[in-house]
Amino acid sequence: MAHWQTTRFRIDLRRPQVMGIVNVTPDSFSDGGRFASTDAALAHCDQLKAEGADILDIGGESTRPGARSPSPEEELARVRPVLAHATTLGLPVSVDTSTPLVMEAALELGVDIVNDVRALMRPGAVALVAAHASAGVCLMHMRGEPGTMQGDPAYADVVGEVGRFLAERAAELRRQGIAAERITLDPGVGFGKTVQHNLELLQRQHELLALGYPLLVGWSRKSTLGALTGRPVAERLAGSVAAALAAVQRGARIVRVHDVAATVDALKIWQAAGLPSQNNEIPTP
Ligand code: HH2
Repeated sequence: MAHWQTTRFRIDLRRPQVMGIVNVTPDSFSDGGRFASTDAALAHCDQLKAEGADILDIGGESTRPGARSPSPEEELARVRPVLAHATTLGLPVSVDTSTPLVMEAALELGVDIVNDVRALMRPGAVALVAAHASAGVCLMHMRGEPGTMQGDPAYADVVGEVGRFLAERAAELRRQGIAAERITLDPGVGFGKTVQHNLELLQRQHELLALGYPLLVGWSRKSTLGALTGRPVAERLAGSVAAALAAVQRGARIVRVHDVAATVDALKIWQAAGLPSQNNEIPTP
């Protein structure tokens, strides 16, 4: 499957796609508060488009470890004006939410993709997306909830367990009538995982590709990069770009990043060098 079907766009995945992050939150782990005002968030959408983002991902809930969830109404008030603006920019727009109220409003605004770190597990979420003719969806794996997920995550086989979870969620969506070409999967770097777990998910990423869906991954500025480099969150640009390239080299089709310009440049060089990604052909599930 070399494309991702979304509301308005059939996204060509033969070239790796850069998803730029717009956090309309006071408390995100790396940029909390910077784009919390509507004006700052609108300007950030324009900026990321100018930097070459292929997709904009807009969220109103921080899912950093220990974060407090806003009410559905509060979350919607944060993202609604930003989504409305982003959908005028001529590129696919994704809403980063687990909240059915927010999903519904976003789809009514014409948003293209629902990106859910809780894999559409909340009551009514699958039905909402299934009722839409073509919205795309990203299903992410998370162990536990943001408040507690980094307690002491343990897996017998992290890649096997993440893969089984994602396969089951994708199968459930398909049973509810959502076409395979609308679905991407994400191992959820840093969501209830240790440094070793995250690295194993990258090293054995081909096992997740074998599920037959395109992979989206988000390494940007995450604490595993800090653990490997000794750098605080503001100094993880090089680590983030390297991780994005490694993920693409191992077959990921979409990278979710804060630093769009640097990632776009790095991917241009990677492509010019003719480095084929592993598993160029994604099998049809
Ligand atoms: N990571 C974050 C949020 N949403 N969605 C997907 N599909 N994959 C991810 O890895 C992912 C995600 C966390 O990063 P960020 O948005 O920068 O932080 P916060 O949750 O604190 O707003």
